[in-house]
Amino acid sequence: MPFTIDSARSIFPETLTADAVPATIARFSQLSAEDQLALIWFAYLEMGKTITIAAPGAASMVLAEPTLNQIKQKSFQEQTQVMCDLANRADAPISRTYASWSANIKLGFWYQLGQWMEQGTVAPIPEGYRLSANASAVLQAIRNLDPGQQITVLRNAVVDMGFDPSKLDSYKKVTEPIVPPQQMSQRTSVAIQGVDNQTVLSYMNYMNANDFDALIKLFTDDGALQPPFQRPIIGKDAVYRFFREECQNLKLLPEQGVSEPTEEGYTQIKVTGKVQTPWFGAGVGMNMAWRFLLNPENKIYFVAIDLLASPKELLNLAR
Ligand code: ECH
Ligand code: GLY
Ligand code: GLY
Repeated sequence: MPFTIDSARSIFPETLTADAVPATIARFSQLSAEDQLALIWFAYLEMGKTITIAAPGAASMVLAEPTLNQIKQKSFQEQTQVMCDLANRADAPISRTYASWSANIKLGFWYQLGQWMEQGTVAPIPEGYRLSANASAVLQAIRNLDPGQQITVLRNAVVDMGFDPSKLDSYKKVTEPIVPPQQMSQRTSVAIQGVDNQTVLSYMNYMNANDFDALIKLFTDDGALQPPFQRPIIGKDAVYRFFREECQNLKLLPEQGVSEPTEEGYTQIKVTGKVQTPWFGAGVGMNMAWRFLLNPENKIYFVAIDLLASPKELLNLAR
């Protein structure tokens, strides 16, 4: 075989990803828990002026509800402690529960806390809280990002909170209920300028239809998928689990691409375009690239999904 997952990761090396996102997260994670919470609060309020966040789905909120009710019953001081424990990734009961949740449940949990903080029923960020100089600088760095990058920083900050799940002996991941795939009559088909490969077109169409059973059949058994700023998820079973746990209701809007044969009958294809998350819908279009490596049977051996550095990168189809 001419490729390994490791060598596949560097196809289309000219792709410029939004490195400002992990750089900002790294600076953020150096801040005190108090500063982290206040900074997100300020960033969230500012962003709320221009972009609207959708309420979490009721079914996913049911899963966070027992924990939310526990928090509601606590004193302001205890509530602040719970939030600081989450930011500090401390070993505390709620931090452990939080660690077992999928990204969307974590986001829904904070969405609810944010509403209660705004109403004053959960401990707010103290009136007149002053960010440290470092925290102010990180907030300014977030302001300078484009909206797709800003929501990625927020998401990653939230996902990173809680006790480190790798330190738990065993736990059952708590994920949102699976929505049924879209009916055939409701489905849409993408068109990609410069790419007519059926596997790539089907990847986009199946993902948009939440049809993960059909989608996973496009992959080789040892195939891998690399989400933005993450290590590849390797093997059909793990990729399938990821689709069902983290990929519902996304909208992929690919625009253009290039396709070229590479070693021993493999094909490499880069596609660029926009992606919308159900949290922000059409309000935030993230500038993305997909870098596919297909085997001679036209199955996906590797695909990397990248958040791009700038809209200019949408037109960069060099290899
Ligand atoms: C408050 C203060 C105290 C602390 C906190 C607070 C609350 C914060 C809240 C934040 C909410 C943030 C949200 C962010 C959502 C971001 C979603 C993103 C989604 C990106 C998805 C992508 C998908 C790409 C993929 C593609 C594929 O082809 C394969 C699969 C996959 C204020 C209380 C914390 C409430 C809701 C960025 C890019 C295209 C890789 C998934
Ligand atoms: N409201 C967005 C979601 O639940 O994914
Ligand atoms: N990264 C998948 C999602 O939460 O939208």
